[in-house]
Amino acid sequence: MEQQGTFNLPPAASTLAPMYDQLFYFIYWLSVFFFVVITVGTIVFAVKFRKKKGEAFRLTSGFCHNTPLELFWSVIPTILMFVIFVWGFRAYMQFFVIPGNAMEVRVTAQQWKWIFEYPEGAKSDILVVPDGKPIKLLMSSRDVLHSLYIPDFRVKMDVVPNRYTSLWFQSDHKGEYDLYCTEYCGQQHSVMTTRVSVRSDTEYRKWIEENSVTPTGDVLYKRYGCNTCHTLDGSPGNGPTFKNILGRQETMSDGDVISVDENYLRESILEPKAKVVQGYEPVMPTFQGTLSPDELDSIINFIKTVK
Ligand code: HEC
Ligand SMILES: [Cu+2]
Repeated sequence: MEQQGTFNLPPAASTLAPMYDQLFYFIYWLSVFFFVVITVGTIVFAVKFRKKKGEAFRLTSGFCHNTPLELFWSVIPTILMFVIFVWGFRAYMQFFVIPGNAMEVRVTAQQWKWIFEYPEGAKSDILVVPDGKPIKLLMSSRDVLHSLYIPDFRVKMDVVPNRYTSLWFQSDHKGEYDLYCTEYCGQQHSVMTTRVSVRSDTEYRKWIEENSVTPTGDVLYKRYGCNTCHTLDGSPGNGPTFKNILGRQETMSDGDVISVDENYLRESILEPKAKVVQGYEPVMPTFQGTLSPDELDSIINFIKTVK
């Protein structure tokens, strides 16, 4: 079912969204109300008590205290603050406490790509989930600080190297939603976007089955974000192009010249900093532990055939 957004907010497509949205609009209309009261009050008083033409200067009577008035403007805002606090805290706890029966998807963030790994072992670069089920994302980063953000679900969490962070959501609305990296993470940060696809349970199972076989190298080249740094057509990038790479004579940063073979390719992918190509920054993340042995074979086979 298509969800409708409002002027201020995108569609509310998760079970967490309504509570946040109600609180948002409560604060919004409260602010509008006080904006009007204060602005109108200021204008009315400025006009009413201005010094009129020909009128002599006079002092107003000097009152300094009005207990009921002071109680009124202290107690009412305090109550409003408490309402916002309790409301916000309850919404936060709803987000913070992950349901025990949630399905866990592992998320790996790296410059400049998201990789999702499902309980069944399949991997993908878009997030596919069944509808009507709580989903837990267990996330970590391979390099720098990233942040996962799904506006339509109202969820967002930093993704940090060397530790896990998590968040959860449940969507009862089948459809496609945007997923962003919302923490500036380097040159190609703006392309670190993908989709969340919410499908029925049967469609989800079917998709998992189709994705459980090791894809071909050209698919992996995109899935693992090699394409954000390495081109296939010889044009320059953050890293050397893969065009005609097999047998190429390459000068390393320490002056050594090597000839590219399969073992060098393997080492470059698993230990990128072992030999750094001259003229390039050592920015490539390691894919040790990210690529399964089958995927590594498949990607090396692909790279060496790029002509
Ligand atoms: C963030 C950018 C980035 C990403 C993503 C990236 N690389 Fe690299 N890669 C580099 C840079 C920069 C170099 C050159 C410096 C070095 O040797 O470490 C390099 C070097 C290489 C080399 C050696 C190339 C040569 O000409 O000697 C290979 C092979 C390689 N990368 C494969 C891959 C594969 C496969 C992937 C995806 C699984 C990948 N890279 C992802 C930046 C990246
Ligand atoms: Cu990022």
